[in-house]
Amino acid sequence: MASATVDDLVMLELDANNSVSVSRHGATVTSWRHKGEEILFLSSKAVFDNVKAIRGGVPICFPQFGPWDLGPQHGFARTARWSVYHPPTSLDEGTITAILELNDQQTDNAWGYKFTLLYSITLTHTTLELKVGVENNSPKPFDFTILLHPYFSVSNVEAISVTGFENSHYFDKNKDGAKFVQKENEVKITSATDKIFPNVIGPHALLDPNKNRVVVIHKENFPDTVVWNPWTEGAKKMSDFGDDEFAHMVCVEPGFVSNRVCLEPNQEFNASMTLSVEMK
Ligand code: TA6
Repeated sequence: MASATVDDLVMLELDANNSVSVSRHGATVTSWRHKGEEILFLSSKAVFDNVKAIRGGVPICFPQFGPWDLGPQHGFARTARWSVYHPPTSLDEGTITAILELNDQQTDNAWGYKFTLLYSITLTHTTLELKVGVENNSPKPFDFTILLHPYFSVSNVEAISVTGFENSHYFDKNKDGAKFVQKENEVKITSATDKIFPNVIGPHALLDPNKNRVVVIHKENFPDTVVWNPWTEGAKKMSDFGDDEFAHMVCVEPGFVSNRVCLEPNQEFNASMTLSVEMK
């Protein structure tokens, strides 16, 4: 059984209190320390065997968000071994960036297309930007869905709210995908939640009053947002997730999932999520 080693990690460090760790397994951002505080959630039962998707941080769902016929749900990007395209580099005293790459040569590519994924991670003292580019290197068009799946650490999921949803609608995966109207700006989590909000431009704000903290989520070219918390019942079904850990996390996931992205040969798709933290 493979196990994680030190060369699996790419570290971006501005100083002891501002850093990002990225596993080459799935190009999964596993930690973002902002002013000494960990912003992301990582399950205490997460498995680092370079096989299973890492439970927490920011997994990448590509070329399929959700179930698909060609492999495990959420696609192969989050369980493939990415290469370092550009090692961590300081652009100036307050900015460090790195780029990871995945292409069809590095995956058991049941999908069958030639592609290049470039994932750039840029850390400053105020923001973390995650930018993903997809290039069609095939002689024929292909289509996909794509989503960044951040797990945010929260004090108590029932105390937090997420804004940026006013006058929208969502499809509830816990109610057979039924469509519901969302009039309120904020979404609160009081039970198992798995909601796909199409065409919400954001930004979203994750308000955690107990931490006096707001995490702002800006999206570029990710028209949709998924909000997920497994709650008790969902937590029990995951071997890599503690039974009570649902109370200390929420996923607010920018994606292009309600429609498929179609790329012609040599065409590119680019999208990004930029996170910032405000202390209240
Ligand atoms: O983003 C929400 C979701 O699609 C949920 O339906 C749930 O399946 C979650 O992703 C986690 O999926 P995973 O395959 O990582 O267990």
